[in-house]
Amino acid sequence: MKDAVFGLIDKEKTRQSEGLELIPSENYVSKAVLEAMGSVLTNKYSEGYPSFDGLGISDKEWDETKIAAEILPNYRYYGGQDNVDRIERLAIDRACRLFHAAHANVQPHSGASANEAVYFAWCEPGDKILAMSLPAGGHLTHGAPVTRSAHIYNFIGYGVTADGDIDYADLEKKALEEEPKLILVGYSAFMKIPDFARIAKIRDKVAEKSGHEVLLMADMAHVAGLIAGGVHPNPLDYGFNVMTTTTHKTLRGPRGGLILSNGNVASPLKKPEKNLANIPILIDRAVFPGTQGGPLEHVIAAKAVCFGEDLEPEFETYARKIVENAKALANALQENGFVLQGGGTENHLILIDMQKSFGLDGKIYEKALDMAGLTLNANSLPTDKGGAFRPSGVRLGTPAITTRGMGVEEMQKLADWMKRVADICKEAGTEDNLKDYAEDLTTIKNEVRDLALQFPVPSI
Ligand code: DSN
Repeated sequence: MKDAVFGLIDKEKTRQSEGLELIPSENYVSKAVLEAMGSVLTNKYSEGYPSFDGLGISDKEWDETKIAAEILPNYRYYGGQDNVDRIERLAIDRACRLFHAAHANVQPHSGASANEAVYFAWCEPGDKILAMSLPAGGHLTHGAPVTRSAHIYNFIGYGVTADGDIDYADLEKKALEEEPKLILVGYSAFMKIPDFARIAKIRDKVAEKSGHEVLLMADMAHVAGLIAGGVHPNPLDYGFNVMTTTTHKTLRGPRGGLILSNGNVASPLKKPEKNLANIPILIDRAVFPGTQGGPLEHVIAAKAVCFGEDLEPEFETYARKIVENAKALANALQENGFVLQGGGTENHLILIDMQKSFGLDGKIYEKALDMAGLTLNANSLPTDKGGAFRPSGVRLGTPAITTRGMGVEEMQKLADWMKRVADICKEAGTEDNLKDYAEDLTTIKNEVRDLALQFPVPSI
């Protein structure tokens, strides 16, 4: 008899097909990515790394056929590596090409593991790290007190301005006062395009004042696909040393992490001097054996397939459409009375102030939308008094619906459904009362399903 798990997977397929995914950090992978991830590579151990000789696109002509055919010296702790070495090497080289980086570590299991490894590679316990604070839109792993990193390193938070941009004056003041070892730009609820050149100049000032090197790191998990598609600047082109990302958001790959860096690329077996030039080697040592054991080669294979897809010209069109759709959705929502944090969006992400819009909190709206087949998440706003469990905002984005092929016309329909659901919430007043409006919400859910089925999920 088939395991009960498969029945639940079938139900999840239906949920994904018939509903619309608006969580800005989710997406739908291709059949090829799914196939690589569900492959026999899950059976294989391969601690260590494939060859480091000649890695880096700067000093080597790109040639995938050669990589696939080469006999690679490796730095592994298990036999039987012929195939996984080539796969991991393809993933590394494609990632380097995609992001103009000298080196990529494709082994982090997640964005959190990627960030943890960078901190571990560069900082000593107690060192200062300057990052966007969580309430301002930063990520948990950027120093939220509940995390392990926050117990090891000394995080200092910078904020955002009333119009939703990075508070560069605050960032510069704190950077010069605190002289951190690492300055981090990254976020999970931020709608502007950072001024990477300005932040790089601040780093240079801190380095000059303090007399120590300052690592400039960007966590681009949310916008990595926009960077790969050429519709968002790449921090590595502005003097950033390191960029981390997840591979499953706008990049449209398997769930996982990735670290890109610039500097010397060499074998990680010998401990290098701790300086910025050696950051790629320090990162490799920090991932394995520093913070992880065996890499997930089936996921690395899926990352390689995803990076291959992202290098195709069609991905540029996809990235451009994500932003077009986000802007169209933001406009349509504003026309329907929604108040947006920062007044709109420059990327794929929209943050709605539900209190200011309709006197609602984010949770009741998230629940009602779920009942209507629309999935997003309640999210704190920079000025929120409600805390993480009663936030006043909701966060949504367009990567997944754009993958389904939706365009500007469908964004108007979405904004109209979202207004009808907000009106229901106002009438209902509490989450408990929503059950009395189940019929109205089901009517919307059926309309959502009719549209959703016209735009099939690629891997289902
Ligand atoms: N949890 C992710 C998000 O939804 O933004 C960030 O890691």
